[in-house]
Amino acid sequence: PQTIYLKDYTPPAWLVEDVHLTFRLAAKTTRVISRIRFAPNPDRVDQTFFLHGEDLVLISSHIDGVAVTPTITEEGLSCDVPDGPFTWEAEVEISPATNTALEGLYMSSGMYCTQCEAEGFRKITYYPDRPDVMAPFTVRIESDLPVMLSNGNPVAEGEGWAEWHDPWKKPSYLFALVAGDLVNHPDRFTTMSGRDVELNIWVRPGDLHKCAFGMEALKKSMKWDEDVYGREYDLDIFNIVAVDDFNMGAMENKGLNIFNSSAVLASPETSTDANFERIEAIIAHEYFHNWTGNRITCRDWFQLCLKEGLTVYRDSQFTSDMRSAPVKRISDVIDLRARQFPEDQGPLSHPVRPERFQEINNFYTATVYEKGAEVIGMLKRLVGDEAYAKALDLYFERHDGDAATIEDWLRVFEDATGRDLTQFKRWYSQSGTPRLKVTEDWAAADDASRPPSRDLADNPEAPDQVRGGGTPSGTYTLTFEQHTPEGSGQTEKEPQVLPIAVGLLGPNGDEVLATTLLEMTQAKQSFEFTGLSARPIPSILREFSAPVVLERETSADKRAFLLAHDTDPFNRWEAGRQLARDGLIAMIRNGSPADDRWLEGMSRVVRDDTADPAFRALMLSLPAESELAQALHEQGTTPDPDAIWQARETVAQQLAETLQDALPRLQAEMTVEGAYSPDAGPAGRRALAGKLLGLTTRLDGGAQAARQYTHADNMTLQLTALACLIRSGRGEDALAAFYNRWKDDRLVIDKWFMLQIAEADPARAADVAKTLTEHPDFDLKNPNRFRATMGALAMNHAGFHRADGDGYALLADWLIRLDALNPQTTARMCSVFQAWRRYDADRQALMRQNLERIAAKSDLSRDTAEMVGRILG
Ligand code: B3K
Ligand code: ZN
Repeated sequence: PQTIYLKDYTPPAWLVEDVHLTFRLAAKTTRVISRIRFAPNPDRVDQTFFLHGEDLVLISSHIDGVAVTPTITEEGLSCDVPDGPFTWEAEVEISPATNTALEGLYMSSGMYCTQCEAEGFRKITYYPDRPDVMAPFTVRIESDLPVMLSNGNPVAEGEGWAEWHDPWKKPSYLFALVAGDLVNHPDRFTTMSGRDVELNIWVRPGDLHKCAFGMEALKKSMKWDEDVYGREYDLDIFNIVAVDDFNMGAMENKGLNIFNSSAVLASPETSTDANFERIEAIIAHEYFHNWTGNRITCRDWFQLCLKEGLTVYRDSQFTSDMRSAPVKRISDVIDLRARQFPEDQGPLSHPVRPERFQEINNFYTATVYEKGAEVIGMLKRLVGDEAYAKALDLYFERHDGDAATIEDWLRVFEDATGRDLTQFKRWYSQSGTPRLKVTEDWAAADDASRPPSRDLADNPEAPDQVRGGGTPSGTYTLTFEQHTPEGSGQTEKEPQVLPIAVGLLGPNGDEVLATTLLEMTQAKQSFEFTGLSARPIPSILREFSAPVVLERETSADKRAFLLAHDTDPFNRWEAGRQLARDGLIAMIRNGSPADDRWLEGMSRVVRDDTADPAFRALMLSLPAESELAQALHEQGTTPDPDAIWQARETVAQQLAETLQDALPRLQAEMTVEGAYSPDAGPAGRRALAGKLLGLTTRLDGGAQAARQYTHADNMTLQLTALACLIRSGRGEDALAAFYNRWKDDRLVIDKWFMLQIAEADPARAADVAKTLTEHPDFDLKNPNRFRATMGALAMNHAGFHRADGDGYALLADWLIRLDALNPQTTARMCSVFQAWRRYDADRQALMRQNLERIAAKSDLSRDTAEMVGRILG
């Protein structure tokens, strides 16, 4: 397969001035008639006329009305064309009903829908399917279905047809079409300049009661983008459609967002608090793309983080504003460490802006999205809020209508702030997670052995003075060393710009230095703090101000101190997390007992009724098994999945016993009365109550969980109770009852599949998963169901890594089967093998065998071949 390189970019030879498409919809024989006005690109470097096209049957083609016979390959067609502007017309036939890849035009539960990003439009018709070719589209749909939608505004309709026009020029990946027997949940929004916009969420008739929350989230997003970024919506209508079969969460097609049903449909009876929060964030994310992605798009797919990193950053700001900022930050860091760190520290590592790919769909990664968002967070922290706002205004002003690059993005910041971002740009080009080592030094006021700092002024190694003190006082120095391990073919990594937010606490727990930003630019750099009367305890990397691994030798006592006193909620949580992690690791490595300081700290935190319950719930969560495996590996110990599982069980049991007396009262306090609301307040109380129920279940064998299961009037309470029952080995009856109650609701049955595998005893997880693949409701073609089953198996760390290799084999069997139908979902799921080299020789051999078995499959897709190839290295 061919590798595409960023350095090979050339501008398109031909630009598109205008597109007209007619769709005659038929399940296996849809006709697509295109009329495209081409003009030479003044910036072109060659004249080649090439149109992408895959799996198309060309019926006819004309240039300026004259029939032509193009040269057709598997990738597209080329043709002799006039020197100047001309009109291309073509008719092709495609088969949506047999399109199981869910890319291009396909069918889902009887409706027609599309997914074009990144390169799916070429499965619809011949076209220059690259994001730097932008054009206005007019679309005519012909079918006997009642609802026919496309991008832009509706312009005309009649019996059996509808016509849409999108005045905003856009790349083909933002094209969308939907047709089906759909009903809508309507609403309206008045924009900041007073324009009235029609809003709709379109669903299958049975789902109409699940739209209200998504609609509220949409209106909040529209308002927020006006208030915070000054961005107004730009069409008369905004449509969202829910689709059951979808490869990812959702898609930001201009004016016609298409959503995986799981990312938009919600009701208290069928959705958990976590579902509601995720839906709110995804609706916001796709809506925000209207400016960051659609109005300003990407020049080429290497620039993907330009729209994705920024839009993730924007949606995280939105969630922080709508809910709790500290809780959102902690959750984002948990997610970053669980998904992005392993990616960046393993064989799939790549820069935020990759420089090569075979299949671009394999690069919609945690690195591009989540690390991409972290990079923007750092930029904002470095330049400050005001300068950030100024730079963003300039970005929208300068690049509206452009297909832009990371260079354009950084230039805007340079021009708005006068800052040189040459070094900062390494965040986009260097892969890997920087490791940041910190050491401290304290010189008391009368310490004569230390030269006064002014003598160091001319020394380039001299520490930066952070705070000048007047009276004789002690000096505290933090010395940082950064180092990024080699990876993704990059051996020498240069120092990156690290914004390090630091605060200092005095021995009595008072803050003696409020959060201060240190700007590290060198490989090794010291920062001095003067004017201190006693040696402080530092709180480093507050709010997780840079996506690095902080290496700090410190005592459990200091961590316990920060857990008790830090004013930064993130670092307070982090101190607890590190105590828990260190304790677990000591237990795994040397059989040490659980750390009393952690248990005491947790006792205090959980009772602290001044703290947000959602925050307390996060505090009580133990590091994931995979996080511990990674940590052990970094410390030179081969992780043993069973020992990791056992240690977590032991520690959780001890926590339950430590909190035993407080549990009933705390649970009573967290009870939410009245009608269900998915707001952050009640959701946080349910989250803490859920953690407490988990602990109680360890003490009462599931008696309380059984009662909660019976009385639950919302899915959050019901599912929490069910998870506890499964874990305590008492899940059988409840699982049967749950299935009977919800068998007609696909999204709830996904939960049923997922939970019994994810919560299974590790010794049984692979067997449970195997049995479920034989269930009549297991559907290989539905990505949600496949992920609910196979994704859950991979999430059950010790179960997936069962020593006999049955977990690996089961997953590989199904990936081999799925690859023939849906390469994108298959390739994505292959990443669960990415950390294979971390484990013992036997497990490594088993994983390698299974990866090689996948690689050896005949007709393996380009997507999966690239992933397996990179993982095997
Ligand atoms: N832009 C889409 C993702 C498309 C994935 C293509 N494999 C959704 C999003 O990021 O908003
Ligand atoms: Zn996105």
